[in-house]
Amino acid sequence: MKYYLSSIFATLMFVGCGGGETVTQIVETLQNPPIIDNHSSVTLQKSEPITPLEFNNRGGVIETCSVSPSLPSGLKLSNDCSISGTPTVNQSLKTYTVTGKNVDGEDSATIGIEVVKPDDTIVKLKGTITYDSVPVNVNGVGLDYRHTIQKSVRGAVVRIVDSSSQELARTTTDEHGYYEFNIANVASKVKVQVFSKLKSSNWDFQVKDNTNGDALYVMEGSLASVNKTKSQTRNLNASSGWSGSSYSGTRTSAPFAILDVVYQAIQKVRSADSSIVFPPLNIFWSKNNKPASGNISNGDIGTSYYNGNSSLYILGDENSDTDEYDSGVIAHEWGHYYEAKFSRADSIGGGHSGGDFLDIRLAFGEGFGNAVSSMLRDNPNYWDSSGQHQANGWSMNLETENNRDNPGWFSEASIQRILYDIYDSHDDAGDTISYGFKPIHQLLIGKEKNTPAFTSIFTFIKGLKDEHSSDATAIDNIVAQESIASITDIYGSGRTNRKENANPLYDVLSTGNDVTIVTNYAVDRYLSERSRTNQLGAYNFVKVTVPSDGDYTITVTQVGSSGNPDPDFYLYRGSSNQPIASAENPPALSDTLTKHLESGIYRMAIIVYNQYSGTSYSVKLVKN
Ligand SMILES: [Ca+2]
Ligand SMILES: [Ca+2]
Ligand SMILES: [Ca+2]
Ligand SMILES: [Ca+2]
Ligand SMILES: [Zn+2]
Repeated sequence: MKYYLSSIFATLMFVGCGGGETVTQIVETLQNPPIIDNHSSVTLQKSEPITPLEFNNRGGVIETCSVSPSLPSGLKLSNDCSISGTPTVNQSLKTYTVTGKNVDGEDSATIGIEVVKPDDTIVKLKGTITYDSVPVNVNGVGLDYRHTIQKSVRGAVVRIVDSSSQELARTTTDEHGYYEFNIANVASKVKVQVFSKLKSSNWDFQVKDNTNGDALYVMEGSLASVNKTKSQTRNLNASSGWSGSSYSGTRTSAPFAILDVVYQAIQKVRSADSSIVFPPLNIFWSKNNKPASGNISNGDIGTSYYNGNSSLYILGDENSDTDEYDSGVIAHEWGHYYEAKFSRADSIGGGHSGGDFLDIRLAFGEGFGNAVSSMLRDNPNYWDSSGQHQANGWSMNLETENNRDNPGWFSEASIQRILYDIYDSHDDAGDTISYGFKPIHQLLIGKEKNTPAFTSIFTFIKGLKDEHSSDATAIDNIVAQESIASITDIYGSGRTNRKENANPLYDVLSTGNDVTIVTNYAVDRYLSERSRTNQLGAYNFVKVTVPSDGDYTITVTQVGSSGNPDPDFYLYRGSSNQPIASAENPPALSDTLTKHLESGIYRMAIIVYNQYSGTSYSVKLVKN
């Protein structure tokens, strides 16, 4: 409403003394109509006297006031438009319009009024959600059911439903497993349900049953009446189902044990970036998930693993291998998801163990998986229980491990010890660095994700030294504990890609600069013996420099002509772990690809099948 002035004209009659003279004088006075602001909505308690509700008036004095429709019973309107009284009936939220007037004009404003029953019909339904957490035995081998403790179910979705399963409200548990609802007494009976789901605007992690139509797990309390008490407590504990010699009951706690590791992982990553958004992840766990190959919907998942996209699969096979209480295993697999989604996972997968000479990509991916597992949990212990009664298994400690079989840059065990020492604040041999998670996260999402080489301990340590140059000596000291010489570049200069018949770790290819690689015994040996192509030297790595934009042909050709070999190769660039081009043609002395390439640095991985060790191959880059 616009403020304005109007005038009134008063006529004053002056009666002169002693004469009949009459003077008429016109006097102008300034007045204005009311200008009333809308009032915010109010919720009033039935039978409670109210504090008078006043409208802000920026105009002239209100002289009379009216309201439409009529105010709830018990409330009255004064001449200045203030509302007072004691409401006597319930009233759902309704909008009222008051109109204030004076002789200059009028103005209207609105107020929403709701009248509710007194507070004692609002029920506070609250409680704490817990789950049975089964620890590992103190020697790290097997689960210790006798020391099962209840831990908080943190960050999980909780809801209440009525007797017909209609949802009345939902929330999430806090860091203590506590939830609270304030609900009107609309349903006489309700039950509390807890979903195997962590959800916020920044994440969505769910545990589902791949052997039951991918259903979410739900724990629920009994359907019980909501008394007209002010407060009602309903605590729920997810039972392990362990009877003392077997799982005789429902294994309700398993999905919540898994989610609690994820909760810790979320907190750790948020400590580095509080606004990070996590891509959704489904975690498939079932008591039917077995270490067998077959149909996943039957539970034949093989092992606990990350599928490279948006799913984890976790073992649950009693008396064989369960992983729900092996928190290091859960965190390791979650770490693969984290690496793939936020950094770059070049690992080619396959079987592996601590003393192996591994492909540098696999060694880094698995060493990282074990290291980040301990970082996320702030626990250098990792264990994997298995066997009859889950009483067997193995464990390792990233700090005290003294089994240093074949240490080196090709060893996942060496890499996990290096990465954890960089993170942890417990100084031990060679370790004086205590970075915590943030610098590691920043390196992973930056230099490591975008490195032109394959991700390995070389790219990680070179990036770390670049970002913390004053700590270069301290970083070298940690690396040296694993018999690795100072790392000064992302390609591992000065190292050879095998134990014998040495190639450099990377050859350097460009137009006019051909490369000769020599097949490695490891390919034949592991292909024939264990179907493993992930051993050090099975793949040969090449740094490729493309001098200018154009169409190029890359060929890999046997030098000589023996056997029925099958060279294949893959070309990569930038921050993707997927090749931009590949040559996978059937067995022949040669394989080739042609592609338009922009100038720049590429990386290539070459593998030769069906060929005994020590055979040479020529690699050429030709501009067409
Ligand atoms: Ca296990
Ligand atoms: Ca440390
Ligand atoms: Ca340490
Ligand atoms: Ca081929
Ligand atoms: Zn792994």
